[in-house]
Amino acid sequence: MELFGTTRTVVAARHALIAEDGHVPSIFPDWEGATGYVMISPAMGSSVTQMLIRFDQGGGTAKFPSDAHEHAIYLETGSAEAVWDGGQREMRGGDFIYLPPETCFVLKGDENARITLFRKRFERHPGLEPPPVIVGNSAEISDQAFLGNEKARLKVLLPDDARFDLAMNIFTYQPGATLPFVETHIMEHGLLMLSGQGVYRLEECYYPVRAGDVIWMAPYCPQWFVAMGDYPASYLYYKNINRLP
Ligand code: UGY
Ligand code: MN
Repeated sequence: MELFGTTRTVVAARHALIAEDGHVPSIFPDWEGATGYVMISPAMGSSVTQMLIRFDQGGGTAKFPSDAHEHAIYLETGSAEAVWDGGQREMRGGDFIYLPPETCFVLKGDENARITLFRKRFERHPGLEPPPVIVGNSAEISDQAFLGNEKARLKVLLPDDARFDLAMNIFTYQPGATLPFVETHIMEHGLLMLSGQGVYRLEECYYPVRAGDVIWMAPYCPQWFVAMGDYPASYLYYKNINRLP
């Protein structure tokens, strides 16, 4: 049992670890039977918002308005439905959808559905149109050894296409596998631990992490991970790509 008045959650200037014990729902107009937990947002200094959405049976969000924000969503468990301008998808675990800017959409789900949503302002690049809607399932995406390490494998969910200004990837590590070096880069990350456990280095701090934890890494936050325990560890993460600074 955890001691009262304690939490693993840490919110620092350039990184954050959000543990499940501290989750507080937000209330949004006209959401019925759907609850949003805003884990990462511009209010903490990030450019991306990362939200967990849970549902009562049959509940749903209001319409996300058609504006300059793009969205990438991932369904961990349960079933859900996404309906957008011109399309619809009955979602099962592992499904992901990219929704470009100026796209109105609604999400519905059952009580086991856990949707992670990344939301940010789309960055236009001269001469490039915004990308189209993309739907898929992570089980259908092949993985690749990361920098030659067979025990640290990466799935890149969205197409390799310069029209996208973001990536949504899944990294899976066998116990003992690590990120090969301490990364320091201009790209920002929003991250959800999907399974397993390990230790995440964020700047000068080393945090034990497990499934359900959310991490924000600001641009240039030095970062490293080692998977530990009896099972593989995997995480879903966002990064901004394909645009000149
Ligand atoms: O894509 C990445 O930057 C990735 N290797 N970072 C991370 O897993 N923290
Ligand atoms: Mn990185």
